[in-house]
Amino acid sequence: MPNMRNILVLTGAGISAESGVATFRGPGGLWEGHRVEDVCTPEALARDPALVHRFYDLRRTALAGVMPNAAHRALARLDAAWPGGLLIVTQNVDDLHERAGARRLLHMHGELLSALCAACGVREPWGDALPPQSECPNCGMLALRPDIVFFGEMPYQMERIEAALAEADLFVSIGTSGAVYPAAGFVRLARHHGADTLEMNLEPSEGSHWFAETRRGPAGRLVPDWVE
Ligand code: BJW
Repeated sequence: MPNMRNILVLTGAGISAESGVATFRGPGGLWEGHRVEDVCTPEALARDPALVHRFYDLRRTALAGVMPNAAHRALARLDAAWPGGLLIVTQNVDDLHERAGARRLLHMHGELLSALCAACGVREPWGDALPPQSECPNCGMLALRPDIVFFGEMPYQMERIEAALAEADLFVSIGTSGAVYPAAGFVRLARHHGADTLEMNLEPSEGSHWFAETRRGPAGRLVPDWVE
């Protein structure tokens, strides 16, 4: 990677697929036959909180049975070794990047292992002490919900991400369909600021044509090949 200083890596559900975590769209996608766009909303949480909590409880439990794969490990090695700027922005709510050892990481769509108080906005580790029926440890309200960015809500750390996109020499997208904004627009923003762009995905995404280079295949093979 000659002359590259600052790298921004965006990851999506495809990077965790080989660990056994289901993706959202396509065959075998999540939500028991529901389209994620129909149920992953604040309105769905208000209408049927039991369904939404059950879904996230199951996902949280399933997380204990999965492990980081070769792609997560390769990005963690890059993180440890890369002397320039690096930011891994994941849309995933699993903790497989951090379990693989990634440090320069942020979760733009929230985290399964975190709770958000809808009343005061505090974020707390989910833990056994924080089922949905518990009071918020900060404000005492019964308003804890999964710390997940639903459709119509603002993803986390957008200012920091946009600053990193403006500084990036290379933007790399791994395992995302490019169906969900604002993440789907990052490639255009990075290009606008002069970054080189690389997509690694099993199949063409909705934004493939925006990338200078595209590599097709499983992340567990492509990402280690790219990092080494
Ligand atoms: C492999 C592989 C292997 C498989 N190796 N690859 C009209 C136009 C534009 C925007 C909008 C619009 N109407 C509404 C909007 C906004 C909306 C949106 O984008 N809607 C679209 C449906 C159009 N977005 C929002 O509401 C967002 N907020 C927002 O916009 O706020 C306003 C704002 C304004 C200005 C600036 C900033 C913000 C919030 C979006 C929240 C998304 N939340 C979810 C749920 C998270 C929790 C959970 O896990 O339950 O996030 S939805 C779901 O989709 C999840 C994912 O992070 C996200 C993206 O999915 P991802 O990761 O791409 O997965 P898949 O399944 O789609 O794709 C997997 C890919 O991997 C595939 O391509 C496979 O081929 C590939 N693959 N195996 C490599 N082994």
